[in-house]
Amino acid sequence: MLAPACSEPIAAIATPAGKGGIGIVRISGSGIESFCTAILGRVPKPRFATFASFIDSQGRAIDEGIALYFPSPASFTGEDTLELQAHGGRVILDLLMARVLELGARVARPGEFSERAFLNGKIDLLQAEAIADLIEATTVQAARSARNSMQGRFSTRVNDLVEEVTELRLYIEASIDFSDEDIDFLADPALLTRGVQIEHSIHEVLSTARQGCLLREGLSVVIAGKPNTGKSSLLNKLAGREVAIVTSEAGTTRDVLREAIEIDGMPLHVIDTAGLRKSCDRVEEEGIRRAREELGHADRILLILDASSPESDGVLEDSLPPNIEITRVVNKIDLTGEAARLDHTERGATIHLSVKTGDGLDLLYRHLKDVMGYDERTEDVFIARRRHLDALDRSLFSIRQAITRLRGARELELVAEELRIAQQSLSEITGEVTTEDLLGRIFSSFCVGK
Ligand SMILES: Nc1nc2c(ncn2[C@@H]2O[C@H](COP(=O)(O)OP(=O)(O)OP(=O)(O)O)[C@@H](O)[C@H]2O)c(=O)[nH]1
Ligand SMILES: [Mg+2]
Repeated sequence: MLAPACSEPIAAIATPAGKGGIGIVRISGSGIESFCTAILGRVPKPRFATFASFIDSQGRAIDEGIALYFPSPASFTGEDTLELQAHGGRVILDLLMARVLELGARVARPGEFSERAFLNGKIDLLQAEAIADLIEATTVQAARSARNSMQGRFSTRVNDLVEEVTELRLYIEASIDFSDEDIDFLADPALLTRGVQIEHSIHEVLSTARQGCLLREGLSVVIAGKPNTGKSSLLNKLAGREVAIVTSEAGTTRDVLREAIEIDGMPLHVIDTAGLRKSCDRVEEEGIRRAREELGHADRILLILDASSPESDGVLEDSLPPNIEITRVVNKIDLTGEAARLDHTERGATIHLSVKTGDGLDLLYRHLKDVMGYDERTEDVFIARRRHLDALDRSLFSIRQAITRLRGARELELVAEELRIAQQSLSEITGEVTTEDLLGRIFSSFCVGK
C-alpha cells in the first residue's frame, strides 16, 4: 500500500489530560524526518525504541524519553508517524506540542489519525469504529467484541455477503444480455436457492450485529408497576447497593432512578420509576408522568406485580406502551409460599420471585441474558452500531424483494436492481461507499489523538 504523496503533518497529545507517568505526543504526515532531526537531533531507527532528549528551538532539552518512528507505509495511519513518550505532566506535554506545531504540524481533529488510516486503506470503516468502541467499552464482553470487529471479523462477514450478492447480480445481469435467446434463466431453480441462501446469511449477520449493538449501548430496562410492589427493592438488588429509598409506604419513589449494571459482561441500564396509580399529590403525579415517559423509551419493561395482593393488574398492563416487550415479575412469593418459577405464555415471560429472600432472582438474571442474546462463546460476537443494523436491514429488504421477483419468475432487470441496492447497502457498512457527512459524524466522536 502506498501512502498519499503529501499529507499535512498533524499532532496531538494521545494520552488523557492530567498527570501520568508517561505522556505521548503523536505526529503523522509527510516529512516527519525533519521533525525527528529538529527534536531528536537524528532520525531514530524505524520501529525501535530510541532513548533521546527532546530539544526545543533554543537547543534546550524539554524532557527526555522514548521516541518511536514508523516510516510510511508501515504505520497505523499509513503515513510517517513519530511518537514521543515523555513524562506525563501537562507542562511538558504542552511544551512538546508547541515545539511540534512550531515545526509546521497542526493540531489534529478528534479521530483524525484513524480517519487517515481509513482513507489510506489501512483499515475499513467498521474497524475504525471498533477502535472507538474498544476505547469506550464499559464491560469485558463489549471490549472483546470490539476487538473482534477491530481485527476484521465483522468486516469479513460483510465482505463475504457483498461478494455473494455481487456474484448473483453479475449472473443475472449477464443473462439479461441473452434474454432474447431461447433460454429461460429465471426458471433456473438454483437462482432462487442462491437468493434464499443469501437472505439467510444476511439474517444471521444481522442477529449477531444486534447483539453486538446491545453490548455497545446496553439494554434499557424500565421497572414499572403499582406502588409498593418492590420496584425500588429490585433496583437495589440488581445494583448491589442502596440506590433507591425503600419504605412500606406506597408512593415512595417519585424521581426516575437510573443504574448502569452488568450481568456477565452484558451492560444494562436499569430504571426505577414511581408506582403507577391515580394520585392527587402534585409531586407524585409528576413522578408518574415521568415514569410513563421512560416507559416509552424502554427496550423492555419489567412489570412488577405483588404475589400477596389479589387485585388484577390487567388495566395497568393495558395502559403500557403496546410495542414494547414486557416481562412480568410476580414479587413477594415469600408471603404466599409459592415456588420460584419462570412461565412462558403467549403474552411473554412471567417470573415468580422474592426480592427479599433472593429466591428466583437467578431466573430473572438468566431471562435477561436470554433477552440480550447472551452467548457464552464470545469469540464470535462483534460490536456493532445502529448504522450497521440499519444498512443490514435495508439489504435484507432488497434481497427479499429480489427473491419475490425471482419466485414470480419475472422482470430480470428489477431483480438485478434490487441486488445492486442490497450490495450498496452492505458496502456502506465497511465504508466502501460513503459520504463525507457520514465520515465527519463518525470520526468527530473519537478521542483526540486516536
Ligand atoms: N415480603 C416481601 N416484602 C418485599 C419484597 N420486596 C419488597 N418488599 C417490601 O415492600 C415494600 C415496598 O418496597 P419498595 O421497593 O419501596 O416498593 P416500590 O414498588 O418501589 O414502591 P413505590 O416506590 O412506592 O412505588 C417495602 O416494605 C419492601 O421491604 C419481597 O420480596 N417480599
Ligand atoms: Mg420505589
